Amino acid sequence: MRKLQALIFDVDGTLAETERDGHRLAFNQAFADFGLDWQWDVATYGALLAVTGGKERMLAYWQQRDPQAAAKPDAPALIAQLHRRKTAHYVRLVESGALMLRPGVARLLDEAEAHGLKLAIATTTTVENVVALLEATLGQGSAARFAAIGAGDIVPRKKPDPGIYLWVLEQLRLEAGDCLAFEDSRAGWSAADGAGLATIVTSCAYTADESFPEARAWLNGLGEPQAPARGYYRGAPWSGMVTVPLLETWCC
Ligand code: XBP
Ligand code: MG
Repeated sequence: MRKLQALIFDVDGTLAETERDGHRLAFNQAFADFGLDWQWDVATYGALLAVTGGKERMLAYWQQRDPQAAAKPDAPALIAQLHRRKTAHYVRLVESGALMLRPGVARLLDEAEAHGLKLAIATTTTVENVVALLEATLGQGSAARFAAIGAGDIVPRKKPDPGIYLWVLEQLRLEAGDCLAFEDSRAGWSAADGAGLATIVTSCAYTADESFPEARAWLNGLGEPQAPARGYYRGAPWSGMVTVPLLETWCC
């Protein structure tokens, strides 16, 4: 029988609610710095999340607003500059302590290590953002707790492409059947599923209205002793706290 060996986590929306009051604000600050009249309100940003990756998201928005300007040869260079500025704003925001991990995340990470499981990250966001978030929430040096951090442009195509998960599995030298993925979005679920991983979807603020009946489990969070999570395991209603012994039975 197969044994669970690693947990692979998405970051944005899964480890922390980073989008509305993190990435969105950082994009808007970068737009203002560059004198652009682009400002993404909460609803606009929610729609734009369908495009994964900050550079790709800005380009898609620009193409909607002004297709001719967005097609000019210097457009990718401006997007890259904007994105560097956005990343600097985001990292500063995270370092100020503005974002917290979702309930149950720190507990499950500790428990997984205590059970000898490997931890890994598979995310669309930029690696600086991941390290800043881990260090701000779990303490200095905490990025080293993760055996593999797959992030941003390390693969040519972003989620829903499975490439980032396949890259992480290769780094871990594990097969998909030895691992579980944690995601919060349709693009993320598709990426993990495409790599052959069973996936626990913990819906976030922006995906609370979406349904994931195909996921191994689809929950509203990981749960804590005083605040159990609710949702479905293999389509059947479930409530409780996500623990490593439970995941061992959910994995294989
Ligand atoms: C996260 C994203 C990212 C962030 C922005 O998706 O889509 O684009 O919003 O990050 P997932 P960058 O949670 O599925 O990984 O600006 O650094 O690209
Ligand atoms: Mg996500």
